[in-house]
Formats: sequence, C-alpha cells, structure tokens
Amino acid sequence: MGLLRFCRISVCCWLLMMMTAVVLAAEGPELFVMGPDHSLVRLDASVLKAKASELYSQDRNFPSPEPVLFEGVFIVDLIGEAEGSVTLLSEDQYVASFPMGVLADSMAMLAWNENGRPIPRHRGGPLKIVFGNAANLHPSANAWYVKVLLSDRGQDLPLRMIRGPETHIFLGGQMPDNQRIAKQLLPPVPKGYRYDTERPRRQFLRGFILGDFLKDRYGAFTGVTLRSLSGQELRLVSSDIEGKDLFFFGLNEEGPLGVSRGGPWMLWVPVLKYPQLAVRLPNPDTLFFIYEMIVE
Ligand SMILES: Nc1nc2c(c(=O)[nH]1)N[C@H]1C(S)=C(S)[C@@H](COP(=O)(O)O)O[C@H]1N2
Ligand SMILES: [Mo]
Repeated sequence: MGLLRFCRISVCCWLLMMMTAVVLAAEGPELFVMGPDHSLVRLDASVLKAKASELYSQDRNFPSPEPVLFEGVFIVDLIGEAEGSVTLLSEDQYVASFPMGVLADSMAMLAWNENGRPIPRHRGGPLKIVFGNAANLHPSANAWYVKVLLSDRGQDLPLRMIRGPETHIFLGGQMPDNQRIAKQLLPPVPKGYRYDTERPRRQFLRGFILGDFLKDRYGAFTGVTLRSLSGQELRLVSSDIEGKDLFFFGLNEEGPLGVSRGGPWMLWVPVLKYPQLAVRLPNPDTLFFIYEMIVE
C-alpha cells in the first residue's frame, strides 16, 4: 500500500517536472526595452531569435578548456552602433552600463544558449552577457539574469503616473520649485558595473516627500504601487505614507538620475525611523529604478 502510494506520488512529481520543463523551454529568452511611449516593451523569443548570432568564446564565470558555442543576440544588432551608452538591468536589481563603442569592440552578446542548451540559472541564465573579446573588462561586467536593456534615450526617463484610465507622464525637470525638497546625503547606488566609475560623493538629491507629491496631484489616495524597471513592486497604503518622511528622489546635482545610478526615481526610506517599512524594500533602504506608479 505504502509502496503504491509512493510510486503514484513519484509519477505525479515526475509528470509535473516534465510539464514545467516544457513550459519553461517554450517560453525561451525574453528582454524588455523602452517603447516610444516610455512603457516597457517585451521582445519575446521569436523577436530575439530573428536577430540571433553564434559566438565561440568563453564564459568568464566558468572557464573551460574548450571554447563554448553561444547563441544569442549581439547588443549592436539590437540597437545599432550610433547610440551613446547602454544600461542592462537584471532581475536582482544589478545594473551594468557601458559606452556603445565598448560593447561593439568587445563583441558583447546577450546569450540564451550554450552548446545548444539553455543557460541554467546557476550559470547566469536565462539571459546573460558574454563577450567575444573582454580582455579589458572587469569580471563584474558579466551581468547575469539580464531583463531590461536601455539605451541613452532610455536614461532620462519620465515617471508614468497611472490612476484608473488616465496616465500622466511626469518629467522630473518640470517639478515646481516650491514642491521640491533637497537632501544632502551619500546617494544610495545600486550594485553593479559602471564603465565610467565615478566615486560616489556626498551631494544633494532632489525630489519630493512621497505623501506631498501624491496629495498635490491626486488629493485623497488610498494607496500606491511603485514599479521598478527590474520587475520589483512595492505597494504602500496611505497610512504607510502620510505624515512620513519617505523620500522620492529623481535628480542629483548633475540632473535627472540615470538608470545606471538607480533612477529614474528612487524611494529612500530613513531606516532608523521606519524599520518596519525598510525591511519591505529589496535593498536595505532604497527601491531603485522606479518608472511607474499606480495610484488608488
Ligand atoms: N545579475 C547579477 N550579475 C552579476 C552579479 C550580481 O550580483 N548580479 N555580480 C557580478 C560580479 S561583482 C562578478 S565578479 C561576477 C561574479 O561572477 P562569479 O560568481 O563567477 O564570481 O558576476 C557579476 N554579475
Ligand atoms: Mo565581483
């Protein structure tokens, strides 16, 4: 009796695993890019495969005696060489940014297959960056789990504010001065690789107190969902927000926060003041890459 039951369970588990594998394989690689209306557009496997190339190289994270055959898309083939710089965002909020010329010279590819098989998650898949020639790049340039690709044009992103059927496109530069706040701090920076490494320094970040920002535009609100380009979401209800110093930053001293610096908007929570809220953030005190808010 016991053995029969065990067998039945194993068969069920096995079937379930096979079905999951089929579904996952059918999905294939996907990548998000910025569309003309500043919403994220999904490039599915068929779009990516139409531009696919092969590359014999090494996975620098897992060196092997023989070269590996990668299948993927050269970043140059996705966006063309004319663009100034490119930022890649990964599911774990890791960011990697490069001048376009560096990506072209190093033959940077977003790869989904190695030796004919999908790249497993423990090796950086389903989509990871590999290079034909990466002699001069630090290993931290090998971005794993890549999800979003943004060119220069995508760096200075507006905020999409959505309530019901209406979408308002908010440009940081349009902020009325009387509503702005500025706070001097060592800016939080997402973990990642930046080709132009600039030492972080104490400076003024500009933006709003989140509650004031929402009240000013919408009057009463019951809650808000903040959406990050890398896929994380944070839902706050009005009692999380009202009367609290939750900082919503969109500019530094040079101008709008680029995505490689955690922009276009970031929510910064003073951890000591609001520890219960801070633990809900993917990074210790900050939700980076906020590009959309849904207001209720
Ligand atoms: N998505 C993602 N990619 C990433 C990282 C990360 O944390 N997340 N770490 C980077 C760093 S700092 C290095 S050194 C290499 C790590 O490779 P290793 O695990 O083979 O040492 O991957 C890079 N790619
Ligand atoms: Mo690293």
